[in-house]
Amino acid sequence: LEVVLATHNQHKVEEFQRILGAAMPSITVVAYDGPEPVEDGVSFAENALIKARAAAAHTGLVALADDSGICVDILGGAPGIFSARWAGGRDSTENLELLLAQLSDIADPHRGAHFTCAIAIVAPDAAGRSGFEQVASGEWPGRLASAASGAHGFGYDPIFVPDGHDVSAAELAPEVKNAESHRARAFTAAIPILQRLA
Ligand code: ITT
Repeated sequence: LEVVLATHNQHKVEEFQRILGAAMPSITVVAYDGPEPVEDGVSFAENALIKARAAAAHTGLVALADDSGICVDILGGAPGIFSARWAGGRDSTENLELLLAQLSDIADPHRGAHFTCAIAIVAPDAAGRSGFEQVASGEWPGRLASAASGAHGFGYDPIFVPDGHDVSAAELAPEVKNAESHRARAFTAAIPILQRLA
């Protein structure tokens, strides 16, 4: 099965390849370099579908898209779908520093957070329209650290301490993150769907 990965985020591409390569060696992943649609959905699932539909229509291939982000309990789930641009731009250091500043007065028991990942799978029909659509989701529970640490991963990993660890996601070996993360959990649900399309 050849699938196109509808993301421009190179970190996601790497994690996808490691997770998918181990679980489904028969899959060939091609990068997407077509137009980026406007992500104006109100949920992770809607935005993932918007990205996957655009890539499926542009390439005629089965398309996968990932919409993900960090949801902080005491902020009512924010940044959520706005994670990539929380401080206004795509600079992940500025984004995580703003989030740390917003939580600066909040003591440890109230710093709960989770990552969410929605993976949309869209297969075009013979006419090039979306013939098949499914969304698989996963969450990774944890809490926000009080300072950034670690150099692996990307985005908010340096300030997220997953449940069951006392170091940040950016301090975990990539194999550990890729076995436990929201993206790994979403793939656990996505792989049987992909296997049916193969
Ligand atoms: P594409 O839309 O091209 O896939 P993007 O980075 O804009 O790339 P999103 O809109 O889904 O993707 O935003 C996801 C943001 O959430 C991402 O930029 C990170 O800031 C954060 N994020 C998602 N998964 C993460 C992870 O595994 N570790 C750390 N931060 C993550």
